[in-house]
Amino acid sequence: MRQSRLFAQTYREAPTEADTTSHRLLLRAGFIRQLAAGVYAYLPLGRRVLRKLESIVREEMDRAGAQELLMPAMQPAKLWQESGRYAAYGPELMRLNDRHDREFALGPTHEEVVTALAREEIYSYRKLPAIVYQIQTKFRDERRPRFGLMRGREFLMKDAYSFDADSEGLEQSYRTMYDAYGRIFQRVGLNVRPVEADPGTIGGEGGTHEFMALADIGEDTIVSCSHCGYAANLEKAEAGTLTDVTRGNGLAPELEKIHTPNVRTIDELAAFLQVPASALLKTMLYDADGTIVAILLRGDHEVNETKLQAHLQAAQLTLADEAAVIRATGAPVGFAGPVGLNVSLLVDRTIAAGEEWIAGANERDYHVRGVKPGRDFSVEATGDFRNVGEEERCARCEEGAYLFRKGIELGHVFKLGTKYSEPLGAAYLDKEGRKRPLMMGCYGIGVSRMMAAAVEQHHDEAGIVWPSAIAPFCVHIVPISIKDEVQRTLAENLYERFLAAGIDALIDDRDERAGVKFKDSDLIGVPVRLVVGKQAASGEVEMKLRNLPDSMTLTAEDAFKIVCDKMRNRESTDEFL
Ligand code: 9G3
Repeated sequence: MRQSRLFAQTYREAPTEADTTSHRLLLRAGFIRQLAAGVYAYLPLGRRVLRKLESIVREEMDRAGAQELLMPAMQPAKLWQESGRYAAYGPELMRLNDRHDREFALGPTHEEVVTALAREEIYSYRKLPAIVYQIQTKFRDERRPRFGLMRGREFLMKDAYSFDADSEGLEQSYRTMYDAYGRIFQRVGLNVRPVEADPGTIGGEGGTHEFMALADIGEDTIVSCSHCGYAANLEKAEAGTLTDVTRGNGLAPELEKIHTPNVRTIDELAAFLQVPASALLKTMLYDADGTIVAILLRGDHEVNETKLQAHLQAAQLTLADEAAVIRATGAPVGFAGPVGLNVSLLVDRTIAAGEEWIAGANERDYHVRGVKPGRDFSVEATGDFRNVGEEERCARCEEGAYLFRKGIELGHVFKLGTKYSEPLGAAYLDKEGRKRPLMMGCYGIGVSRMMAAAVEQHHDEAGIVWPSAIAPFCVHIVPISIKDEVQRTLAENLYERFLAAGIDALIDDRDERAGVKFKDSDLIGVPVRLVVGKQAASGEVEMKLRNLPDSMTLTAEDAFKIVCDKMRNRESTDEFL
């Protein structure tokens, strides 16, 4: 491609709305342009990266035996009514009516559509297992789109769906997809960790993993053990039973009411009683689908609402409002406690393991000390309801310590079971001729999000440093002076030969100063730059690798050979030297 004709401008500064490195660089370098909040156009440079990402995903899906199809973005609302999800999703689901006033949704995902297709196409166990996938535009009307392609309202996703006869088959399909994901991220050149995750409302037979690109800007927190390799999204990371803090001092064997006038928060109570927050029992009231429940946590712990919602299988979970707290406890917010509280109690395992606690007395301006789990309140529903803390001991191996890192969710794989095949009637006849619901899995990768993650993981102060496998071009030919006949001829000759050899080449044939050309070249981030300057007279060029500081002079012939040889094998430029 000729830079003099490139359908893009580069900018020295990013617009103010750019809120992260990848967003700023992709805008400045002319890869994407925003049309509306969370809605982007891919200019030629961006489209070339997207196409390379797609082809790596496609190759690995095909290698895994998945069959590519393409489903519509316009989905009949009827299917979402059959699955019961039409009402479950609110403004995030983009809806529209056609000219006959029939209702449609713009697809945020395709479980309903693909299950309706399977209902028609799969009828015998002989057709199983089947995995189908598409690379297609999704629509989700995010309340706060941000970070450029990271959280858009229209984005490119690869979504795959597996169909099996039974759970064993599903396990196998899941493993096949899981392994294919590892190959995809490795080939793209992304540092990605699989972590155990929470299935959320998509539901399914338990067991789901997220593939997280490590990056400070990541919206997810990954918890990993320094010793046993356990890794999970913080939403799900297992919290151990902590008995590290001695429980009280045994001086209050019996329940003892204490007057705590207007002392409501944990910090106020800890200060008032001169005890650490870890000696306090925090009682939080939640409204789970209309039922009030109380969650009991140690004062210095944080509730994990994802764990709570998963345990309760609640569709809606919100903190109870002041009126509900007064109705349930007989006291205003800040004095709730488990003793004599007649709502179901969810007891965090660290509380159940404690001997005596200080808690609210369910009476304005009073708390109680000497509260004993099991004696003063039921510990029936004891579980893991809190966020783990950094440096905490791993709950799995009890040896290592938890390490927290930020991650960008690039992939998410789920075991769905019969959650969609049952309500939509997608079944098959087994060997004995019995009708059985298809066992499903679903597997997503954010293809456009991968582009942003690649920039977050691969950039420096001068611009983007594309991994070779997804760079918009393999080589950037930069003649210093396009007016100099010798330089121009040698540069054009190299350009033509690369094109003829099937190597993506970008040539900066603009009549610009060298400084501008080098700044733009560093910004766009093509892995190999061949500078055609004064040494052109002796048939030599300067090779500069984008990810290394120094450059070397060699004959145009050698440069041509090296680039063709390395780039054809898609080797990263690290092996160049
Ligand atoms: C909706 C809306 C947003 C959504 C969903 C449905 C996320 C929804 C979860 C999934 C699960 C998997 C197949 C590919 C991998 C992910 N956001 N999810 O179901 F109506 Cl508005 O999409 N689907």
